[in-house]
This record gives sequence, structure tokens and C-alpha cells, in this order.
Amino acid sequence: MESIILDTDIGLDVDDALALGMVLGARGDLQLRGVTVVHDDVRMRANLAAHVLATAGRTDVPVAMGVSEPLAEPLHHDDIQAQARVLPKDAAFVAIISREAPDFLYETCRQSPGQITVVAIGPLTNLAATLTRHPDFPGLIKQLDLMGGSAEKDTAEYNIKTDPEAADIVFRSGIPTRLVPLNVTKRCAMEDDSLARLHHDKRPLPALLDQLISFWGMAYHAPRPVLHDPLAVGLLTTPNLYKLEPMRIEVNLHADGPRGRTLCIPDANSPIRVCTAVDYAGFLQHFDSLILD
Ligand SMILES: [Ca+2]
Repeated sequence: MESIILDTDIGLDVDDALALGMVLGARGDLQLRGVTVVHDDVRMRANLAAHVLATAGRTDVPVAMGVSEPLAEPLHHDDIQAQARVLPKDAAFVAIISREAPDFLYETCRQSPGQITVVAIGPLTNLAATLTRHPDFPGLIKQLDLMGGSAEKDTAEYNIKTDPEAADIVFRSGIPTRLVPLNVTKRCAMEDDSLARLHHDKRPLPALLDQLISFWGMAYHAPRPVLHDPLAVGLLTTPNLYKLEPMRIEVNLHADGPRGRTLCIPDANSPIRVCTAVDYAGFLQHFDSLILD
């Protein structure tokens, strides 16, 4: 059983909710110790995370609000109203705690040193804040699994370009890290058959995920979710499907180039392992087995 904290920018793309659904479906393998939310409207994101958890009957999982503003990049506002339409009026969202995400991340890892994996599927601002506030954090966390960056030339992926300085702090921290980059994740979309099965699955959590996909799809004219963030969860639940290679990552912090571009350089001594290939068919089957009936 692996203990995890999910650090997410749930609310913009729908893949964060699907990643959370996958974690909840993997109850036998993953113990979810908490959810932390990051970037922009963290109150709305926390409400969404708490609502997904409550729908799955998991009000025992604490939700902590994190940092809204990137370290140096100006804040751009994510339009997260589409998925927020699912939120019940006047809900109490009892799982939301008063502690800030960076302190929650630190304290939870300190209670179980060397045992907790943080799965980070949003901009890395919360983790950078944790490292800045608590310099002993790298010795307490087990590992970091994240979706972000790209190994393609001159590509600045959303999570990194939203806060390049935070990503740079995290990549230099020495924390053992596994990373699934955009060039790998963008080829993995939910299939029609899975979407149809989700649509007809009347259990509360699948029904909510179906509704989130529907509102998101209407708002962004998107035909189907791409499973960027669920692929970061799969690193723990089906590691044998991934090919990983040690690399160091240099984040472009300059205005040109473009800013937030990641250079992945093979380096046998790096604590970071970058995914270069996934068995997509195997992953889609695994994803369905956790989400669907
Ligand atoms: Ca995300």
C-alpha cells in the first residue's frame, strides 16, 4: 500500500478530476492522505476536490488550499466555471482544512518520514513553497511523481510555464522524481467505448465524472479527455507500463526561448527519471478498471 498526497489544479482541464477518480478507484493499492490544490482560485478548486471526495464517500480525506500566485510569473486566471457548475449550492465542504497546503504537505510527510509519495498534477508552486518554508522536506518525502514539462524542442508545457521558477526549485531539490511529460501524455485520450460506459455507469462517482466531462467538453468544444494527469497516477499503480530514463531538467527562466521550456538531458546521476514511452493500450485498460464498473 502506497501513501500519497495529490497536489492538483483541478477545475480547468478535466483530467485532474479523472486522476482523483483513479486514485479513489485504486483504494486497495493507494492510501490517499490528502489533496492539496494550487493556482489562482484555490477556494473553488478545493470545493471541487471536496465535492468529488464526498461523492465517493471520502469526507475523511483532508483538502488543503495552497498558493494562488506563481513565484514570479504574473497570475493568469483559469476559467474554471464550467466544472464548478456541478457544485451543490450551500454545501459545507467539510473536508477543507484551515492549514495551508505547503504546511500540510510538510507535516504529513514529517509524520510518516520516507513513506509518502506526492503526485503533483498542476503548477509546482505549492511544492516550491514547501521547500522554501521547510528546507528539510526533501529528506522526509519518499518521492515525487509528476505530470509536466516536455521533451520536445522549444515546447513550454502548461504546468511548468505557469510557474517556471517553482519548477526550477523542485527540479533542483534532489527529491527522487518521476516525470511524465506532455510529449508522452498527449497521445493518450479516453476512448469512445470508455466514455460510453462511464455515461451509463449510474454509481455516484462515475456519474459525477461523466457530468464533469460533459460540462468541460461543452465549454472547450473538446471531444474527449486526454489522460495527462492520470498517467502520473499510473506511475504508482502500474509502473511496469512505463519506460523511464534518468535525466536532469533545465527550465528556461528567460523571457525568450520560450519561457518555461524544459530541456531534458540524459544524466545517469540525476534523481529525476523521465518517462520516454508508455504502453498506452495497457494503461487505458488499467484506467478503465479503476474508474468503471
Ligand atoms: Ca492538472
